[in-house]
Amino acid sequence: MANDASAVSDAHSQAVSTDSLADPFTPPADSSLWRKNFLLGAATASYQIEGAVNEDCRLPSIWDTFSAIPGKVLAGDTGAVACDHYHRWEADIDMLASLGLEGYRLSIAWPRVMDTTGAPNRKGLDFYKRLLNRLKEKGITTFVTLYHWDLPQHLEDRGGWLNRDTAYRFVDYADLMSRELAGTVDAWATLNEPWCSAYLGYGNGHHAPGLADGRFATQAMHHLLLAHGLAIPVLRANDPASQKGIVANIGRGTPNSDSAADQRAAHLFEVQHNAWILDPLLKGAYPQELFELWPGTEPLVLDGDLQTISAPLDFLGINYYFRSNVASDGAHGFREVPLEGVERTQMGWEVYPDGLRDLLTGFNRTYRNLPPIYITENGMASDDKVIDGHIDDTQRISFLKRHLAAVDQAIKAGVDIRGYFLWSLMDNFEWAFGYERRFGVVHVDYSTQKRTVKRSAELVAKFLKERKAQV
Ligand code: GCO
Repeated sequence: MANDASAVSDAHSQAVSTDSLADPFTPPADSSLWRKNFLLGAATASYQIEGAVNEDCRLPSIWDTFSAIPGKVLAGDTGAVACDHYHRWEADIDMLASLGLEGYRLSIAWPRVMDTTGAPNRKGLDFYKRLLNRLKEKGITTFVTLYHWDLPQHLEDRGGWLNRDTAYRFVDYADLMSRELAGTVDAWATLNEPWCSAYLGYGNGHHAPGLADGRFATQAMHHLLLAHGLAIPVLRANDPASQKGIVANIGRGTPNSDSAADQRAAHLFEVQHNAWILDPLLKGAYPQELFELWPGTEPLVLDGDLQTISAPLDFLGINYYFRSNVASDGAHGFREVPLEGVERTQMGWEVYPDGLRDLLTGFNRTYRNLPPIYITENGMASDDKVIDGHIDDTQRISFLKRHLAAVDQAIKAGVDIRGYFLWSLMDNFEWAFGYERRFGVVHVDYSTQKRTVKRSAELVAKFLKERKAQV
């Protein structure tokens, strides 16, 4: 990868004008990002953008229930209207295409496409068929996530991810979707960020369904991963031409000092953030250190489960946002020690592009069978304001440039990375933080639903145009 990347960039360096090199986003001439087959796209998720929660027989999801509970979501926001994408999807796709973005990562709302008996809901299915067909007409590569956290509430009422049966219901859902949508999906991801579903949803209660017990977290994780592993062969059988994978959010832990105890703490941070998911997927075993960190939380695992979970993947989606600086903590193994004087985003997350590079090169060493990687989310929130019709999101522009440089460094160090999706195409419902945190490269005015392209999106579009024009 690194070799052919440099061949392309050499040829390219003569073609790049000095003007483009001077802008605050465009990657340098020797960047692998100039390769035309490096997919550059944007991502969204169903509950965060669609709205229309009561339309066309959609069932309630755990996020409808959770966001209706006072105090769970900032300012009492819910996804009831969100970006109204369910009605504005055509214009939104036109916008995506007009920016020259080559890939679109979206998710399907499970409660929209099946009733409580598991029978298909045609109206919901038709929405995704129209959407995907239009994306294909526009020549956009489609990455579809089956589960981006909006579990049907009726399944939660029967135990949700604590109930092994939910994994089998997920397979029914994956089966239906891949039969109905085969041919319009380039890549299927079973789950988005199982760490968040399991840990935030069942371990500390910050996300839906809001349960808080360490044993719940590990059991929910096991059933999530089982659902993934059981679905992969079904997706392969129904839609052989597409790629199949999963999306994990990964965390970088760095030690607060050189002491052995703090280094161990940083290691344990990454065990619970990364190895908890990647080891069963890629090594067929949970990391034993996880249960030293969280004693007594071993999940119930049946014979053959780990073999199912470690079915080969065509790609691994990686979502990366920030690092955590940690020190040793006798009781829990590690505790976070926020650093002073570092650059942070509106979420309070530290801007730390090296973490992305270091994690990717580390995984490449740890997992011999590491599949090709797509960065399926990376981006930041800022308090963007429209001034005279424009949004100059300078911090985001610099953030994206630096993270794309980190991706380039990882590629040059030998990691097979094939694409990058900005989080997010447009401002949307940021889970427990509601609408206050704006992650989009397109601004959304929630009172009018007007979309305004931010400066960051203009610069990405400019780069893509130049890349396309190169010989
Ligand atoms: C997530 C999701 C996105 C978020 C994004 C910013 O991982 O949390 O995939 O839905 O909006 O990560 O927090």
